[in-house]
Formats: sequence, C-alpha cells, structure tokens
Amino acid sequence: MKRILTYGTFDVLHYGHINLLKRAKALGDYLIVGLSSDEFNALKNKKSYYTYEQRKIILEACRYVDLVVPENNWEQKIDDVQKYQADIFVMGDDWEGKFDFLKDYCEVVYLPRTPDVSSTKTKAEKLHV
Ligand code: C2G
Repeated sequence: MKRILTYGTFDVLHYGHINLLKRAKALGDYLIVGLSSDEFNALKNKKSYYTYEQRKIILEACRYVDLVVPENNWEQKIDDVQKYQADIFVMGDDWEGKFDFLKDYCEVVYLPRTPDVSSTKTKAEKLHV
C-alpha cells in the first residue's frame, strides 16, 4: 500500500488541480491531501474564494483523493509524512527543490504544472457565453 502526500489550497478546483491529483494518485494507492486552512492561506498571502470547509467538500468528491487533512503551517510536513506514513511526497514543479528536506523521510516528486490555468485566472476571466 503506497501512500502519497501532497498539499495545496485547491481553490475553485480546476483541471490543473485534477491533473496533479490524478498523476499523484497514479504513483501509489492512497492519496492524502493537506488542504491549506484559511489562516494558512493568509500566511501564503493567498485569498481563497471558497472557505476551507467548502474546499474540503469539493476535494473529498474527487475520485483521486482518499483523505483530506488540514495544512495549518509550513512546519508540519515532516510530522505529517510520519503520521500518515507517506511513501511519496508530490508537488507541482513550481515548488521544485523547495521541499527537498523531506528526502530524508520519503521520496519527493515534483510534477510539471498544467499550463494556462489557475484559480486566479478562472475567477478573473469573463464567463463563456
Ligand atoms: N497545480 C498544477 N497546475 C496548475 C495549478 C496548480 O499542477 N495549473 C498544482 C500546484 O503545483 C500544487 C497543487 O496543484 O501542487 C495545488 O496548487 P495550489 O492550490 O495553488 O497550491 P499552493 O498554493 O501552491 O500551495 O505547502 C504547500 C502549499 O500549500 C502549496
């Protein structure tokens, strides 16, 4: 049973997020997502359209996601890898290198981001009519 761990805000869930979750899940059998709390988003200077609870409901409906847990700070990742017995930590490659310290605890994989889509862009673009 290979366990995968990833983190993010996953606001206004879009196909870039799904593409990441799908590829992460394909690396193992069980995908745990550390979902950024509203308070942690503030630390990331990110505002989300949906609240943590709303983003959690949406993410839990995704077929690739097995467990959603809160991400409250930058420091919890080592503990989380141990707590959730993660074999592989996965992030989009906009984070390339930023989490290499986890290599002492699990495999670290950075996956290519899906181009041309983001929650910010989705919220800003005119709706297709
Ligand atoms: N992502 C992607 N392609 C996009 C947009 C996002 O592959 N077009 C990936 C990101 O690289 C990330 C995940 O989807 O791995 C979630 O993206 P965000 O919600 O923007 O997460 P972020 O704000 O980068 O938070 O501790 C880590 C942070 O919580 C990551």
